[in-house]
Amino acid sequence: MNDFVFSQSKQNIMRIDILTLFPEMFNGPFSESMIKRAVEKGIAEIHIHNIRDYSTNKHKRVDDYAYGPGAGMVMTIQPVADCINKLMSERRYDAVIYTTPDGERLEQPRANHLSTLNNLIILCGHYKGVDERIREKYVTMELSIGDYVLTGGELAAMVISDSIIRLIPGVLSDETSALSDSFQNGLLSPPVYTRPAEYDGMKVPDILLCGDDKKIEEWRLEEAIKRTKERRPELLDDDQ
Ligand code: 6GU
Repeated sequence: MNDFVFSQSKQNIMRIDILTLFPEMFNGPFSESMIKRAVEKGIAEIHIHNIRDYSTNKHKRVDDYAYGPGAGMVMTIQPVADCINKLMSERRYDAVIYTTPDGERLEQPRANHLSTLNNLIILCGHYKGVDERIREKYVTMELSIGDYVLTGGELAAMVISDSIIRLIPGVLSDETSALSDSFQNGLLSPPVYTRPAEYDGMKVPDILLCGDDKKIEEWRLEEAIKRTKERRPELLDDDQ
């Protein structure tokens, strides 16, 4: 087995086990930036498992033809079940997530909830999907990241992991900044500016230079509402 591990510590931390047919895809995104920092600080542990390593087939096959007419391969039960069973014999999992375009769409409240859990399995869908019996027996949550089709569930697993890990206290340097994200209050974020106060004739709005924090917060809220009205009016509907 050559499961590789992004972790540095063994305390009570967020642990995500990702089951994939394409483990190498995770090298870049999980070795950089915020996730790297979370792993280095010992706040998160990400374990990538190559489903193929668990195949008992002599050719290490992990897929087979779908029953019935038509083209398309389906991920087989055995390697996925063996990998999940092994993990479940080692610790208790709070959720087994399957990434699939026909899952529920990931929204901020779900990411907030997942960030409070400890042990997660994410199974990355591929081909025409995994044998339905895996979904019935093991999967507790099926997630999509939007209404478009990706080649596989890996990018979705990375998006889900990122959205969760950044919310864990101590991951972001400014702890309040995750709370002021777009969507956390149901609004898009207001515009932001930094120095210089004037560049090539373009000025920062005067109010930001006035020194009155309360006024600036009011302005930010107005701008957030204005932007949300313009770009995502459906977010302002009460029945959403
Ligand atoms: Cl989770 N998987 C695939 N293959 N495509 C997607 C998706 C997931 N979410 C949106 N598109």
